[in-house]
Amino acid sequence: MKIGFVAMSGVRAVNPRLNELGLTLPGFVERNKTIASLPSLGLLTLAGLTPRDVAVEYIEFSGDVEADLPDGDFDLVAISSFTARIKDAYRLADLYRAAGVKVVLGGLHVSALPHEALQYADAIVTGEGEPAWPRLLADFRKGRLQRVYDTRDAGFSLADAPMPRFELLDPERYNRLTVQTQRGCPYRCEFCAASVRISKTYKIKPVEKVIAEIRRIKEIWPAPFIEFADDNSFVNKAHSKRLLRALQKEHVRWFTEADISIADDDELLGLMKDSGCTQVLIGLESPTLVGLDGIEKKGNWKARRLDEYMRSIERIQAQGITVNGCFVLGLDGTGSESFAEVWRFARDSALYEVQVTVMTPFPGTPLYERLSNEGRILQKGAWELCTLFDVNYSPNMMSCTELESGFQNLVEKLYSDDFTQERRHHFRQQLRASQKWGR
Ligand code: B12
Repeated sequence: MKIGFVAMSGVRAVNPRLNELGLTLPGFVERNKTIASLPSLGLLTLAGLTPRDVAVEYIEFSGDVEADLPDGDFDLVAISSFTARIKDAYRLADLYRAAGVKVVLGGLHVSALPHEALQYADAIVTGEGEPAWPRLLADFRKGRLQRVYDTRDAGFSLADAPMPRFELLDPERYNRLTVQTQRGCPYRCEFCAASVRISKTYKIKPVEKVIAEIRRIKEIWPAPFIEFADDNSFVNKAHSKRLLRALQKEHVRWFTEADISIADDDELLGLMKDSGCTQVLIGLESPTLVGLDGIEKKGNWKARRLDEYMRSIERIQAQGITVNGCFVLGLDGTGSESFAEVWRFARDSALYEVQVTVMTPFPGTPLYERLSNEGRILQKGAWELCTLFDVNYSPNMMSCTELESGFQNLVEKLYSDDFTQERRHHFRQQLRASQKWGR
């Protein structure tokens, strides 16, 4: 028996002007190069749960679905795709099924729209993959594959997480690899389409398991760069400190996504630096109250943090850890003034890296639900527009064209060589000053 694990990769914006910019602007090109090669940790994890008598192959598919169907003599193919490439995933599934190969689909989009996905698969998994996979394989072997494996109430614990099969990857292809240290998030941002949508609770992977994964990676890549595939690392500060102390001994450099509250804890920041953290990505979302108000649904947490944004960034960057500040353009309540506001904030805060995206109603999110009820989704089912750069809804304080052109101008300004150098110079100046004053 042979299973093909197929990850859909290679998304580009649909808007041609943005694609052109993406290929030319220095700041953009740099970030795109670093992340372009990340593999699908979800599929490597499922491969880790597959009995060793089953032959497995991991394939990243960025090509044209009609032109080159990956061939591997598979009995079963497991396809993973985010929303932006889901239609290609469906086409691929059709082709495999036409060739007599059984197809399983799973992941965030499939969990959001199971009825849609079922039309293209022999079986689907909704929710986290781990609790379903062994049962699904056993059913397949018996010729009794079920249509739906729903794990959303399975109460899966990351203490039972398998070792992902990193050895399936071609060592030449990757410059960084992902490890998941926690899953979910305690906050509920309206637009969030990450694993908070499939994992009801915030869960932590035991420190020993994380370290074991890093050691396994080091057997293949002696000096790896690690990206934590977490929604929000360090929510549990006590656990995080234990993890970071253990990480110190591993001598790796790493990157993660966290929230701004890490700036409140000097000990945590010190441990992050000493354990090899080079950059932390933080969803700042908007530099204004009108933009942030109501984004986080439990306690308006993000809006309440706004006043401390500048100081918090300074405190993190004073450790020599760069901040990649992410902003969403087109948030409700924000109009054409928001482009200049983001630009000004990026300039004044000395953010080393800035990421801007367009508000994106991913299926399965409260944002999608709300915009759909308000009749504001422009093209229903146009999932290929869920790239984070294409606009597929009517903003409430500007026109669609204003959002598109304002976004393009902002991208040009933010990622220009001059502005990138200016921000980095500002960062280095601040770092020298903080080192001098022992902050
Ligand atoms: C690492 C990462 C990447 C990497 C690697 C992607 C990959 N192939 O896995 C890179 C940098 C390449 C990437 C690219 C993009 N990403 Co990204 N990425 C992430 C990140 C940070 C972590 C994902 C991860 O590894 N999770 C850990 C694994 C274990 O979880 P998982 O993949 O969900 O898999 C589990 C289940 O879903 C399920 N499962 C998944 N697939 C399958 C398949 C089968 C058959 C089964 C049974 C089960 C199953 O089982 C797994 C174990 O439980 C998340 C944000 C986050 N913090 O979660 C965003 C995120 C997943 N990305 C996102 C987006 C939008 C993109 C891009 C479109 C951005 C862009 N414009 O380029 C592209 C699209 C890539 C593509 N080709 O489709 C969105 C997805 C939203 C959505 N619903 O579509 C997220 C949630 C971030 C966000 N902005 O909200 N991304």
